[in-house]
Amino acid sequence: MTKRKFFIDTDTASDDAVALLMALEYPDVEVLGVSIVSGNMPVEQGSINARYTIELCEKEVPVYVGSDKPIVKKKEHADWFHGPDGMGNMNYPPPKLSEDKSDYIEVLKSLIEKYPNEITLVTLGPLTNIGKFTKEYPDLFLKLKNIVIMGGASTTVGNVTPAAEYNIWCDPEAADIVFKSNHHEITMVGWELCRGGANLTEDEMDYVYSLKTRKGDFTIDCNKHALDSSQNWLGDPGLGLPDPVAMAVALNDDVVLKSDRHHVKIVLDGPARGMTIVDELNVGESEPHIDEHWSHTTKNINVIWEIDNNQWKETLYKTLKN
Ligand SMILES: [Ca+2]
Repeated sequence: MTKRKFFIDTDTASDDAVALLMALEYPDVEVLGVSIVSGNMPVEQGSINARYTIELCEKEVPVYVGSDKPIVKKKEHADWFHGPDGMGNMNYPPPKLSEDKSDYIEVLKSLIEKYPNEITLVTLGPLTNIGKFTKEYPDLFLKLKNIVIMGGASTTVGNVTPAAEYNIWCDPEAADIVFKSNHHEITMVGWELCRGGANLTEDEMDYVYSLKTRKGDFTIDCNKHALDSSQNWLGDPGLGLPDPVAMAVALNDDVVLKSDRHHVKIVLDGPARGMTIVDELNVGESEPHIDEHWSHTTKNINVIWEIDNNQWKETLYKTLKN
């Protein structure tokens, strides 16, 4: 079986870990490498969490440590959401798998040269690493098969400011580089898709435990702190898993119910800094003379409007059964 090739960029906390696990366990997918970015966690802890997850899956995927801070902004971590170690304070043992000290930019360059138009890039954290890569090798970036981004909010429900979702807000300048890259296959999985019915309910978490697998237990255990934050801070019904939802979109086309291409702009200053403005009615095309900021815009992003929550959850369960 020819496997689809994935490269994953992550600020590995608990929901990233589950997303990684899904890609590592998906039958027709090969993960070529994992790069770590500053975001939820400092890169040192993100690397530990990613390597622990890879070991749990009994795989040997290289982990490269990337940018330890955003391009312009100062760093802001999210240990208040995921717990100090990002993994629900489960005291997992240190991984034996060591980091690969190669420069992730040169590694990704070589991989794209080796497999042009074959690699799916999934980003689960701020876009610092990928923004830097795109700036350095803009033509090679276009030779990725597609890019699936967990980030932004197409309906402006911010989770870190009223306007902005955390991953984009952390490094808006990097997101701006990626969104303006002219790659035609960039998909934005907005944070709002991961709420409500996309949450794992108490019954669904019990179902995952009932599988009686290490991976199932790990999925719920390491997200205990995130569950508490999800319910008590966000007021959501269950456990929100944004990165796994984005990974499910990347893994399984049946997860997406409604999507369309639109121009998406990243706000770089003011109170809406980090906001993803989606031109839902494509007024930039139909009314190009009205506002200079929106004239001659292109539909640069594939925006997901609706997912099939059963399909996303089945995509997750499928990877936890062994
Ligand atoms: Ca993440």
